[in-house]
Amino acid sequence: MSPRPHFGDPPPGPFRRDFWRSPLRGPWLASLLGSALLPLIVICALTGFASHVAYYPELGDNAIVDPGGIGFDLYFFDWPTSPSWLYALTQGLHVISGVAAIPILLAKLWSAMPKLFEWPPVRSLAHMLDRASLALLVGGSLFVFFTGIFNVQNWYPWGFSFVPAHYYGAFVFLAALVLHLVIKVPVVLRSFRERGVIAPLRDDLAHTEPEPPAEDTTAPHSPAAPTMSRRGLVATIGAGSLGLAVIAAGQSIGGPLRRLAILAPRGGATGSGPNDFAVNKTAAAAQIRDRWVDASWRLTVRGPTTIELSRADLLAMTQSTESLPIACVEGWSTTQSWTGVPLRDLAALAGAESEAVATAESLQRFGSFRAATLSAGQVADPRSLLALRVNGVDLSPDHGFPARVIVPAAPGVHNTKWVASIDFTVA
Ligand SMILES: Nc1nc2c(c(=O)[nH]1)N[C@H]1C(S)=C(S)[C@@H](COP(=O)(O)O)O[C@H]1N2
Ligand SMILES: [Mo]
Repeated sequence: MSPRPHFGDPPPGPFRRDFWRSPLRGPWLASLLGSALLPLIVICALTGFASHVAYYPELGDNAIVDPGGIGFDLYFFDWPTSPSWLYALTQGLHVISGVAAIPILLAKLWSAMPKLFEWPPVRSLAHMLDRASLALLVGGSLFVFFTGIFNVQNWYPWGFSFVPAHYYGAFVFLAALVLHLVIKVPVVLRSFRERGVIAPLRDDLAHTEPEPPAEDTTAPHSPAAPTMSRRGLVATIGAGSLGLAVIAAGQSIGGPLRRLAILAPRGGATGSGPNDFAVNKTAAAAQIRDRWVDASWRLTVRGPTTIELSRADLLAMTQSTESLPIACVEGWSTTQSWTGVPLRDLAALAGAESEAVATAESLQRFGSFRAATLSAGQVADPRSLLALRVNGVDLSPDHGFPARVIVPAAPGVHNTKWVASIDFTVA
């Protein structure tokens, strides 16, 4: 079968329609993969924006872009402190749905590959806009999904800051996606009407026929013989997606399932005895010196009055014990029993009003996450602690000895370890 020449002669190779020979490619496959991808993207996007809200980027040290930068923050509500596992849930879903989407996304890109090589490259203004939006869709999707995966791997092979790049990248991707949906929903509906939603999955290899080639579809003009049925392909992609979802869920759910989290470098517990739970950054990695955390350590609490408290002073105050999770942006979480002084008691001690926000600063001198700001609602919640002990023993150095912040439903990154000072101010 020789290709019918159209719109001038394309150069040899992928620009020719007969280069793309998979008999499985076509509108039905693209429709099915797109339909499988969409709910995962919706979950991932909603939980991603929820995470943005949870970061309280309008508060002091939590800013994700420089004040005066290209700030574009979406706020619908103040992040609550209840239920305490809220961020563990939303961020677990974010990472699980994002990871599970990747095999489907790659298959979708494979199914659309001939579109990258359309000839002539630009046919009309509408065609040019269509292709430009596709470039943003493909580039945007690869960007957000792979920066996300790299972040979970703690691998930053780039020169930009992850959070703003991932956040703004999501806008580009989602805007291009909305446009794509507007254009493609009719195609999907037509394809499902003509071929059925799952009917093509019933065909075994011997009955696997290519979709009819139309001018501007990805169905092959000169199909090769199938080497795999559609259900074989869909089952392979589905198994890849499900397998990754289970692995990601392993670190989100924790317990014995954490052992499954082979792709999560911080999923494995480090520590011993009651301190045996996930460590984000060890005291050694944060370059915390032993002499900073010995008996000479003092907590500085600033408000209308400034006070200094030793660990013994803090332990002499009324202690609260709360079972609260640490829920990291990377998707893992771990719930432990923390004991310490409610932050609002410290605020009261410094004479701060009940509406005060708090900035906790670490002894840590280098690297990220040295300080975080907590909202008035978080400070006021009686379960928000400056924790001194965990699971009945002193905090280990890796978990923030002499003292760390722990706030219900907050992203893990705001639970500052090795606290040096807390400032209470009225926002
Ligand atoms: N000073 C300081 N505090 C910190 C961090 C840090 O790097 N430095 N990491 C934060 C992050 S990202 C998380 S998820 C939690 C992890 O606490 P853990 O190591 O006790 O599990 O601590 C937070 N507190
Ligand atoms: Mo984290």
